[in-house]
Amino acid sequence: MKIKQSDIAASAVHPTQYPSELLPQIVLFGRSNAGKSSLINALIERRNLARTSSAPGKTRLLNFYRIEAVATGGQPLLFYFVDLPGYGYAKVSRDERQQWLKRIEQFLRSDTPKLCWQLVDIRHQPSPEDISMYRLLHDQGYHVTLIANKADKIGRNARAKALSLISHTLEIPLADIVVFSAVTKEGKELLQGQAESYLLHLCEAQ
Ligand SMILES: Nc1nc2c(ncn2[C@@H]2O[C@H](COP(=O)(O)OP(=O)(O)OP(=O)(O)O)[C@@H](O)[C@H]2O)c(=O)[nH]1
Ligand SMILES: [Mg+2]
Repeated sequence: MKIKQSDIAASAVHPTQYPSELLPQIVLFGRSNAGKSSLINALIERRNLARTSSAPGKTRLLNFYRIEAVATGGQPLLFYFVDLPGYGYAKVSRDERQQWLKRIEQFLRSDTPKLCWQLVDIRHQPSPEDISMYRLLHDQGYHVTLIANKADKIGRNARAKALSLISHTLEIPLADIVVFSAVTKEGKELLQGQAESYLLHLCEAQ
């Protein structure tokens, strides 16, 4: 897939603020600082369309990026990347946490097809929050792709062990985990391919 155009379409809190144009969505889930915004930028080849920061908690709103792309076979593809605020950010009150969950559940109820990409840092065992997020999505019938991010930060030898820990903790097959790095761009083509197949499949189903 080749990206032709990418723009911010909406920064929303409430469903009334979601973009009015209904398009399929590729949605990024993950802890604060896992690299959700960086992954979007890497895939659309824009340095900082999705705002990133080394301080966790950068993305506080639901950001919709409208993407115009072309499939390898030439078909036009139109969709949103949705950058969600991260969870697991320590400096957040109980009330804010509840609000966050309410917003995410509200968002998941919105009536547009969604492909879910959940990011974890390859160097760490998935947290209880990662596990609940994964289960919530899974139980709601979404196909979730687990992305082990920041692969540039780990040596070849440690990688196999780290992936096996992630696979074991989340109870998902090792082969289903996509290894990614926004720095080396490892995994980029695989994710673009997955996005493309998902979007083309939706077109065929219509
Ligand atoms: N080395 C390395 N650093 C990364 C990678 N991806 C993201 N980062 C860095 O990790 C930090 C957090 O990245 P963001 O993309 O802002 O993370 P986020 O998940 O959007 O965070 P929130 O908006 O707080 O939820 C930034 O300093 C990025 O430069 C990666 O693949 N490799
Ligand atoms: Mg972010």
